[in-house]
Amino acid sequence: MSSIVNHKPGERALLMGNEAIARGAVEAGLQLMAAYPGTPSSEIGESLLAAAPQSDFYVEWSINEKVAYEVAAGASLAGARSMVAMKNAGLNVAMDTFMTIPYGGIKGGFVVVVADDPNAHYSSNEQDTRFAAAYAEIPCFEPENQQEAKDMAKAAFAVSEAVELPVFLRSVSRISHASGDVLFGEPDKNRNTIGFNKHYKMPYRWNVYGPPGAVNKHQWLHAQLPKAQKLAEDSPFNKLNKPSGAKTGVLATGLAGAYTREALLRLGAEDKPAFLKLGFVWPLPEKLVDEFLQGLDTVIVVEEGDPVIENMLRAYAQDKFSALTIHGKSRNAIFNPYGELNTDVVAAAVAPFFGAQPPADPKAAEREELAGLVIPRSSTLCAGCSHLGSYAALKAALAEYPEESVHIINGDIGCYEQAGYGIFAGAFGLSTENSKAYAPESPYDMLDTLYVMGSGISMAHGQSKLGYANGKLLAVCGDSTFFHAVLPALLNAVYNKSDITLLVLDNRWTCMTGHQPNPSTGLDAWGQDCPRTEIAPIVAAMGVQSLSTVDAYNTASATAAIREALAFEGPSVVILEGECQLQKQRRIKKALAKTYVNTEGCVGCKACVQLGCPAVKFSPGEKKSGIDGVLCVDCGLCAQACPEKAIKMRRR
Ligand SMILES: Cc1ncc(C[n+]2csc(CCOP(=O)(O)OP(=O)(O)O)c2C)c(N)n1
Repeated sequence: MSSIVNHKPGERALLMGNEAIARGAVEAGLQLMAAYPGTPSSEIGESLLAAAPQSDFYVEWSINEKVAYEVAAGASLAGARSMVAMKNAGLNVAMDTFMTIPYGGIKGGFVVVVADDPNAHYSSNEQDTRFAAAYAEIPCFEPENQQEAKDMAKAAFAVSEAVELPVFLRSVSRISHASGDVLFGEPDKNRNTIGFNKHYKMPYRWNVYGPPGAVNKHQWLHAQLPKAQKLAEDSPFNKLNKPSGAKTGVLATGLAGAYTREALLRLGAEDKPAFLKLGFVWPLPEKLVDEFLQGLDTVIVVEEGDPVIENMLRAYAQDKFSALTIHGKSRNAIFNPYGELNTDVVAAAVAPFFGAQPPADPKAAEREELAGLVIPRSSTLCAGCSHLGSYAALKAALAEYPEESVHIINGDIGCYEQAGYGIFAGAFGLSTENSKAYAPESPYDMLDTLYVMGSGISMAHGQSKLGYANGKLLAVCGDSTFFHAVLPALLNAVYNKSDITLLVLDNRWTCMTGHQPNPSTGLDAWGQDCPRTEIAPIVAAMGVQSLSTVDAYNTASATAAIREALAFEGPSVVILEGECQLQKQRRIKKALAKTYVNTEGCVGCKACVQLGCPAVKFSPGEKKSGIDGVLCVDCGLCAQACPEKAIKMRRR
């Protein structure tokens, strides 16, 4: 990742949207940044961390998004220019504080970056968080490209200080993760003075309950909004181009602006419609919108996500422009209110309005050729991943129960969630039976429920309160997830006398989002040693009576520990330890693996294949297993899975 502080003002560089946002914050004189990793937002924190040693700002990975939000908000109340970044779902975690801080506003510029994920490339939903900006009544920016991502991040600090409110910067995956040409600006060398004044411009300014109370503070917030709207009216990120006589208008926001401009070019219609591109999208710049709507009979709204701006436009237009026909994603829909846009989709949808045929895709032949080369496949756990050992042990422990048992394994979010993807599962019979057992074929077929961080354990607890008698009730979580959201859920289960088993799959890192450290790692965000937080004493302190810590790579002892936990009446916890192999191998791997299959001993039973490790191969012709020496990490799990003891380790 290129360091965002190595370039001089006036230089250009190819930057990922997330790097561009980070650079914008640096140019604005950032003093503190806090984040919890989440794709597609994580590189904002990563690039600020990479730049931090040469800079004077503080950056941290917080325990979760609510904490990160509060860290940054607290710093802002003491005057610092602060930023918090998270993925779409992260905002749901931070929501309580997010909704309340605007009541007294902020002091130092405070920018809230949320990276949405239309098409759910990396997320469990496609939520459009621009709704949340309007819900919290704070200004909202939406960049069209990487240059705007940088410029808006910088401008957002200025707007925040001008209206004394947090400012929302909504990115999307294809801004955050795509790269574009960015012209660097001059970093602000001044730093806000740090200080604290309890009654700053308002009695009990930072105490939402303090006199004059929450309603008056809400009233104050409303008094700020006309100032924010004026800034939106004059913002360089909102641009109107209105050819004389145009009857059709296009309103496009953020990235959809780029798609629409290109689509109109392809259709040869670039000069035909009135074109309003909005980047400072909330509050709606009504004067500009009014100017745009004058004389139009049809408006097409193009936006990535939900019909957020479209519905605002409808609300605005209903009195003065009631004859206007508005097309978008709600009524007179020309776009789906799900999935994502691209230039082809926009061109096809708008072509009829300009008497044009949707243009042929100029890259169609290349796309087709490439599609033939790419083998469709799902993600898998890595070779030798400790989660494979944990799931092998869980499968073995559950196999000891009657076949008709319907155990419920409530999943959670992390690399281990792949145990719910069912990629190797055979044909499964759909059924309307009330309760039905489905035997897992592989580790990719084990989880029965899977939603959001921390949800699995409370779901298991809820199920345990029903006198559920068909099987065992379990939940799994990773170490980062344990600290993020499982702590209160586990305490709730203990306090309310649950009868569930929680498996904590502790691989020491927040792996799924790119190996960020967490309290289980023993390193801080800067890579410095810090005290490692042991999970077991925390669980014990909560009053869990059945608790064990085992090596995820020792299948027999891991199975025994899970067996014992399942038999225990009450909440039980098994911590399965095994460092992420990618991290470990980066430190130690020097040669090809030593593990091999003794083909004479192999009977072709595929028990090793069912472990689900990508390093274990099977030759259908020879009916023998084999080991990929490049991928294999010599973890020994497949040797334990082989009933014939045919998998061995070479001596060197
Ligand atoms: C609310 C929320 N924040 C962030 C994320 C992004 N995310 C996905 S998995 C994960 C944590 C993974 O770490 P861990 O629980 O340790 O499991 P591992 O991937 O290491 O197996 C995170 C932060 C998310 N899905 N939801």
